[in-house]
Parts: sequence; structure tokens; C-alpha cells
Amino acid sequence: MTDNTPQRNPLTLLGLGAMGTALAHTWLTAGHPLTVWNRTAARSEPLAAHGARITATAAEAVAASDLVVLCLLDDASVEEALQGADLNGKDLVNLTTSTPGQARARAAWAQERGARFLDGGIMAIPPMIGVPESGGYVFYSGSRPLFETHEQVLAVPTGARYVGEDAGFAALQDVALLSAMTGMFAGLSHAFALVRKENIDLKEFAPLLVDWLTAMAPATHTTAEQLTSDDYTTGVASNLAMMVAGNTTLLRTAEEQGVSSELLLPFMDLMERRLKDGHGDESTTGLIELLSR
Ligand code: FVH
Repeated sequence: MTDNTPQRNPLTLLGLGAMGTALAHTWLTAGHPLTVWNRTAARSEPLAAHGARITATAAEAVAASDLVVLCLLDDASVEEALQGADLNGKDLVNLTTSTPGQARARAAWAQERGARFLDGGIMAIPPMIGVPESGGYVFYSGSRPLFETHEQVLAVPTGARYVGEDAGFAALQDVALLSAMTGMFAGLSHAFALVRKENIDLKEFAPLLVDWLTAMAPATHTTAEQLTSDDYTTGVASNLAMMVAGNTTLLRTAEEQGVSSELLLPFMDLMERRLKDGHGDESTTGLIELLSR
């Protein structure tokens, strides 16, 4: 009898934390022969029952496949895990969160050892992995031939978006999105601090906040257009002069509610500086000028 099951490409995964484990399950489910290694062996063992091959050392795991994916804590753990592994001829895909500088240095490091290198920035949390409708994806940058060779395998856990040959671009765009998210969390923390001690149902307030943030989000496109055209006064819905005047109300309300304004003040200070420089007719895009060092 002929086995008609399509052959899936084998790969190795180093790192079985929350994210690595989620990734591993999707490749195993899709039928890819998977070799795994984790520093703490107990975390690898459950995967053996799902068909993974477990190795005792990272070097053995690297030797097992041409494609080696890393999902470790940080760049230092990548260095440590790969010590003593023969990387010559390997395709390394590093999904460990890094800075753009670390990603570029790691790409050069891999190349010196005879490996092709692709850096990845994961825009998903573990429950989104293997769930196409979650909208998760990974930014990839570095070796285009490596990406094209392995695109189908890389797209198994979540979407795959290649963003350029510069190995630092995936990390840069990952961190840019995470930084924007940090600002959003700061904003919603302040909003909840204002209302939480009143007789307001926070579960009814939450969707109002979500709808408002969603309604404001398209301002992102205006910012991109203004930066591209170098004209920060076209398409301005709410100008800086009006917004700075409005800040007084935001700060007084915080005081009335007994809430610190520490999350708002750095941005408001920038707004005032730009206004004092004579840019009251702009949107907040001009503030970006003040951030560049
Ligand atoms: N989890 C998340 O929500 C985020 C989503 C976006 C992307 N991040 C990044 O993914 C990398 C891995 O994250 P994780 O969630 O799997 O992290 P942990 O569960 O903490 O697992 C860490 C693994 O790294 C291993 N490890 C740590 N130090 C070393 C080392 N010196 N040598 C070898 N391995 C090391 C650790 O091994 P062990 O503690 O089990 O022995 C885990 O396998 C990360 O870059 C996130 O920023 C996740």
C-alpha cells in the first residue's frame, strides 16, 4: 500500500516556554517532523507524546534539521543556547524578542558561522498561535532566500510578513507596535483611574473606551500622510492650540478625582513646547519632531 500522506519539511525548535510550546503544537499538528530542545528538560517531555523528538542538548537539536527556529527569552539566551552548536549550512530563524541592533548583530554572528539568518518579531500572544482568525502574525526580516525557502513552514503557526533584507526591521516594527500599545495601556489606565471609585459600572464603561479608541485610531493614517508630505497642517481635525487648551480640563479633572497625572504629563509637555514654537495649527504630528535626538 502506498502512503499518500504529503511529506512535511522537518524543523528544529529551541525553546519551549509559553510561546515555543504553542508554536511546537501547530507544527506537530500540521505533520511537520519536529525536533525540540529546552534548557529545562521537563518542559520538553509532554511534547514527546505528540510526536516531537526530544534532544538532550541544543547542539544535537541543531544538527537534526536544516531549519532551526529559536524562541528563547532574550538575545543573551540565544548566545548561550547556541554555544557549541555547528551552525554551518543552517537556516536560523530567531523569534526571540530583540532590539534592532541585537538582530543585526546576531545576523552578522550567524553569517560568520556559515548560517543564513532571519529575525522574527511575533505580533501575537500564545493563545493566538494556530488560530488564523486571531489576526496574529510574525514580522520577518533578513535573508529573503531563507524566507522564501521556508515561508510555508513559517506560516503554519500564524501569519508571516516579510519586511526587508535589513535584519533589524522586524524587531524595529515589532517594538514600534509594542511601544504604541504601551501608550494605549497608559491612556486606558488613566481613564479607569478617573472613573473607578464612582458609581459607574466599569463593565459598561469598557466598551465605551474601546469604541472611542477605535474611532480615534484612523488618525494614525493622517499622521503617516503628514509625515510623508512634510505638511502637518493639512487634514487636521483637532488642532494643537485647541488640544492644549483642553488639557487644562483633563488635568483639573484628574485633580478633582484624586488621580495622578503622571501618565499624561510627558505628552502634554511636548504639546505645550510645540505650541510655544508657533505650531498651534498643526495636529500632534509635529511632536514627533521633538522626539528625534
Ligand atoms: N508570551 C508572550 O505573550 C510573548 C508574545 C510576543 C513574543 N514574546 C517573545 O517570545 C519569546 C519567548 O517567550 P515565551 O512566552 O515563550 O517566554 P517564557 O515562557 O518565559 O520562556 C522562555 C524560554 O527561554 C528559555 N531560556 C531562558 N533563558 C535561557 C538560557 N539562558 N538558555 C537557554 N534557554 C533559556 C526558557 O527555558 P527554561 O526556563 O524553560 O529552561 C524558556 O524555554 C520571548 O523573546 C518573548 O519576548 C512572547
